[in-house]
Amino acid sequence: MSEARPSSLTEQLQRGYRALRFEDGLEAAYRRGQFRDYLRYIRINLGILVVVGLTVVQIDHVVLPVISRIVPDLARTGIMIPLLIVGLILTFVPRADAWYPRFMVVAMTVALMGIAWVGLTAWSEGEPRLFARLMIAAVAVYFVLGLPFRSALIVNLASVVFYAIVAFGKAMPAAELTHYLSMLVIINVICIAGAYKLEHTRRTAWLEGQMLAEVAMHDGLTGIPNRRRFDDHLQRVWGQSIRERKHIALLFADIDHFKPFNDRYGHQAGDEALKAVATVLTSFARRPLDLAARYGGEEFAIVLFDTGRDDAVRIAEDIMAAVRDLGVPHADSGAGKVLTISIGIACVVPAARRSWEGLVQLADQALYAAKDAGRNQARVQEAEYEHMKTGYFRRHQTELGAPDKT
Ligand code: GH3
Ligand code: MG
Ligand code: MG
Repeated sequence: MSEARPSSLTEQLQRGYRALRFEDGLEAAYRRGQFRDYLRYIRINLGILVVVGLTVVQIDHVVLPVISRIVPDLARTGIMIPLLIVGLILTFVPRADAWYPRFMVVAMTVALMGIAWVGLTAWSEGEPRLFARLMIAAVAVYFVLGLPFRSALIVNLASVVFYAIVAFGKAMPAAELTHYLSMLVIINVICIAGAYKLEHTRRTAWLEGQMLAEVAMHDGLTGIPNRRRFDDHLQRVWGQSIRERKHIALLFADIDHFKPFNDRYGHQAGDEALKAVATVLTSFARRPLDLAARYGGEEFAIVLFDTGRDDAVRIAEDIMAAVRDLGVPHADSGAGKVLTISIGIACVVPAARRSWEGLVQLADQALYAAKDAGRNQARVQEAEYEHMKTGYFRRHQTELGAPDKT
């Protein structure tokens, strides 16, 4: 499954992330998600920076003749601006979420060093005003390029060290060097405070969003996937079965005589029984594309990808035996002395003209047949009916007229 486990999300929230790093699996998911979310913003910003960069070069030609010469011009229009353009192009390649930040760390380190170098060259020729550009670039690296905080920090620290070394090399007087370096340090401290808080807040929002999505997809009582998640999953697996021409088996399981069970043993015992049955069913959905879900009240559904009729029947028999083996006493069951389930099985190789809802109807019909035949058994439906009547689940749900509790 692609989504994060709720337990790892909770653990991460409790453990905290002061170093702005989640545990490995979450970190990768977070970065991918953030990159996707901020992609438009990043592209627009890069576009703006390219235009601003070109404009500044033109303005410099008028107001700053000292750097309107071949080498600084080449450094800017030939290296720094192209780096931004390559960054922009990289946002369009496959796996951009991995390539873009890596490239930009290197590119921005080069760019900031270039800006520092151009500024110091101008300074040595009596033009100190360019220093401000390094401060502006620092802010851009922290806030507008979509770089993780840690990467932005590394880029800026490297540029500060580079500035100090080059300034020292150009024999900048100690008082002036102290002044410029302190400005750089101050702007970095301010940006670090802001960017750190921003990323920490984003991480919190992301974790909470993931948890909310998890809660929305799981059943509160049993903790297994709910009807919404089941529908999503079946749709996805249906598409995959069509592409790969694989069988897909759908099992609908319904507890037999559960109403009398509740009446005799109480609702809490009923809840416990539901949890136990959910655990059994989940243990039969072992492969990545299999899924066991609570479909409604005491009804469960299991999708088995790439499973033919015979295997589906065998698995259904095993599931029914496993539920009986729970040994939950049920004195008022007409189907045995312990809690039992009936299973409707539908098994098809999906075709584009068929719908996954049709498969659900088939399983529903099969369950109806299993109930009709006396319960505590499984029935299979293989052919799709032209005009299928609603089956067991549907009849009950429309009769009850209420949405599922899950
Ligand atoms: P059948 O063999 O035909 O399926 O009979 P049944 O009694 O199981 O079917 P019916 O649909 O009449 O009853 C379903 C019962 O499931 C009624 C309802 O109280 C119970 N139920 C549904 N959801 C829950 C739940 O979350 N907890 C408990 N304890 N009971 C539930
Ligand atoms: Mg029932
Ligand atoms: Mg039912």
